Amino acid sequence: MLTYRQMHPQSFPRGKRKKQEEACSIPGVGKRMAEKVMEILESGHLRKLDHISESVPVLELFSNIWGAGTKTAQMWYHQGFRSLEDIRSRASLTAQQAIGLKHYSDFLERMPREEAAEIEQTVRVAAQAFSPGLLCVACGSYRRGKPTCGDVDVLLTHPDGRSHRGIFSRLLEKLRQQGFLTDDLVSQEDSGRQQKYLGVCRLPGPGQRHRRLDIIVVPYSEFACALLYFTGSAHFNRSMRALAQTKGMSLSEHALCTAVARGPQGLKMGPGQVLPTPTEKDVFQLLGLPYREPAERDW
Ligand code: 8DG
Ligand code: CA
Ligand code: CA
Repeated sequence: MLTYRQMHPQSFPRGKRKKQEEACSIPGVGKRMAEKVMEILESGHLRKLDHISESVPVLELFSNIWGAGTKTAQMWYHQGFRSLEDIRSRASLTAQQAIGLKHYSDFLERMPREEAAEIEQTVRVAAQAFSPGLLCVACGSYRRGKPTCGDVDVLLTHPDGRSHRGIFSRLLEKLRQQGFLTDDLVSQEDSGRQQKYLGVCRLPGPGQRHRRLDIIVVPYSEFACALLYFTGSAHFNRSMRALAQTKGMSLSEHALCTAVARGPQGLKMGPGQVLPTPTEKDVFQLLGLPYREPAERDW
C-alpha cells in the first residue's frame, strides 16, 4: 500500500542535495553549474554576477581603445584601473594603444560617407601622381553603400600587373609629408604579395577629426578576390568561404583555388590550383552563385 508521502510527493519539499542531484542529471549540467542553479533557487541571486555587471562597462570602455582586446581590458581591470584617466596615467601601453587612446572619441564616431569619399580621393590623387593608371577603390562599408563608415579601406592596384610595385612606401611617405597621415598603427603587414597599411589620417581644414585609414596594395591578378574580401561584409565573406569549401574550393583575399590535394590520412599533398578570376563576377560564377551588388552583401 502507498504511503501518504508517496501519493502526494509535492507536499514534501525535497532536500537541497536531491535538488542538486536533479540539476546534475540534466545533460551538460555539472556540479559547478548545479551549485549556481541552487544559489539562484535559494536566494534569487547569483553573487558571481555582481562583480561581472560592475566590470562590464569598464571592460567595454577599455576594449574600445584601438589595439586593446578583451584580455588587455581584463588585465587592466584586475590591476585596479577603472577609467581612461587611470589608463592614461598608470597603465603600460603599446605604441598602438597609445594612439588609440589619443584618438579615443574620434575613432568611436563613424564618419559620413561623404568624408570617406574625400579621404579616398586624397589617396587617389597622391597615388595617381606616381602612375596615372593606378586603380584606387574605397571598399568596406563605403562600397556597400552605407551612409556612415567606421574607417576607410582603400584598395590599390594597376591593370598592367607590375606598376603597383614600389608604390606602397612612396605613397605613404608622400601622404605623411602632406600632413594627411598623422599616426601609423601597422606600417606594413606582408601578406604574400599584398601590402597593407593601417593608420590614421585627417583631412585638411578646421574641425576635422582623425579617422582610421587602411591602404592595401595588391597585384592585379589578385585584385578581384581582394576587392571581394575588403568589401565584405565580414559575415558575407564567412558565408562565401564556407560555400567555397562545400564545393571543394577555397576562397581568400588572394585567390579562389581548387581544393588542396590530400593523401590517405588527410595529409596535404600539394597546394590547390589558383582559378583565374579577372572580376568579382567570375568568383560568383565559379561558385555557382548569382552575382550580388556590393550593397547586397551585408549579411
Ligand atoms: P566599418 O569599417 O564601417 O565598421 O565596416 P567594414 O568596412 O565592413 O569593416 P572593416 O573592419 O573596415 O573591414 C573591411 C572588410 O574586411 C570587411 O567588410 C570584410 C573584411 N574582413 C573579413 N574579416 C575581417 C576581420 O576579421 N576583421 C576585419 N577588420 N575585416 C575583416 O572578412
Ligand atoms: Ca571599413
Ligand atoms: Ca578597415
